[in-house]
Amino acid sequence: MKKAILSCMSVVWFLTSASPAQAVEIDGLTVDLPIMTFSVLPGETLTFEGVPADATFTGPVQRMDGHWAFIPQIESGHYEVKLVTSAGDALIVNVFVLEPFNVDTQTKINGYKIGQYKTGYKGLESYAPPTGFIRVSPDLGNIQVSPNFRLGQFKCKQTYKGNDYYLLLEPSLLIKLELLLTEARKKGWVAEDSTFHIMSGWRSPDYNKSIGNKTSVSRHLYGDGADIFIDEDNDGYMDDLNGDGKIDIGDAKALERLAQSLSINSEGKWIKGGLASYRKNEFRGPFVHLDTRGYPARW
Ligand SMILES: [Ca+2]
Ligand SMILES: [Ca+2]
Repeated sequence: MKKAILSCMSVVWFLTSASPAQAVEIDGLTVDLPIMTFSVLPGETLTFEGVPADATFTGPVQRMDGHWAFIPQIESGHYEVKLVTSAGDALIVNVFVLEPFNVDTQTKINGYKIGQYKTGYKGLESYAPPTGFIRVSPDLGNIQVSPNFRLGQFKCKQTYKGNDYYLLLEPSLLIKLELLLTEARKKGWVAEDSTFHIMSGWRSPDYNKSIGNKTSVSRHLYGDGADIFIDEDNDGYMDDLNGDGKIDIGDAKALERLAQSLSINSEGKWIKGGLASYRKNEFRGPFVHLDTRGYPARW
């Protein structure tokens, strides 16, 4: 989905550590990861720029207006596009063709509850209501959307009938989470695949309201917000990151401080957005919220 906040960014990817970084921009976004995920509406294209001349694509990608473009051939669903260079570097791009959604006439999509989106919030494009959703079958929930995250981790916690569910997931969020995870590991915090726990990813407005949230413009509603904690020991709570023998706000603050340092020291890779730590309560442990709303916000 195109958003103003993404238009100023571009993607760098490098897959084998020995190979030089190769800049590729996808939909105007810069990433340095071998797996990334994008969404388009039916009929929309996704542009690839800065593609090496020796690269080959698999998937519905064609030359168009001087660059490569992904052109969907189905009404909605999942594609895998693979770009391989002669040096053997590969970039996998999942592309979801969204199931269209009309905020003026729909509060459900195929029976799955969505609720009401606020329209025209502060005139900001990043708060424009969604025009489509990713449809997720149980199998699709397991696909890697970036090196360390699976699609199903971003699922809304609401109940629903049937097998398939819906969500939004912005590539900007995945880039931010991967960058934080990389830095957390450099710091010595152990967080293997999926143990960088997404406590809450996308939320429908309906579900967000049901859990008592007063704001109707949470970034969770737009697919670029996540509540996270590191849980390598898999007990359902944040680990003792600061090593003081307690699990409390101090551990969330330690993770928040790392994120804050990246907002200053990541050579422009840290995508601007919200950042906050939360204390534990009777239902859950401490956690950190982050998002990519396009401007810094702290609370
Ligand atoms: Ca834990
Ligand atoms: Ca601690």
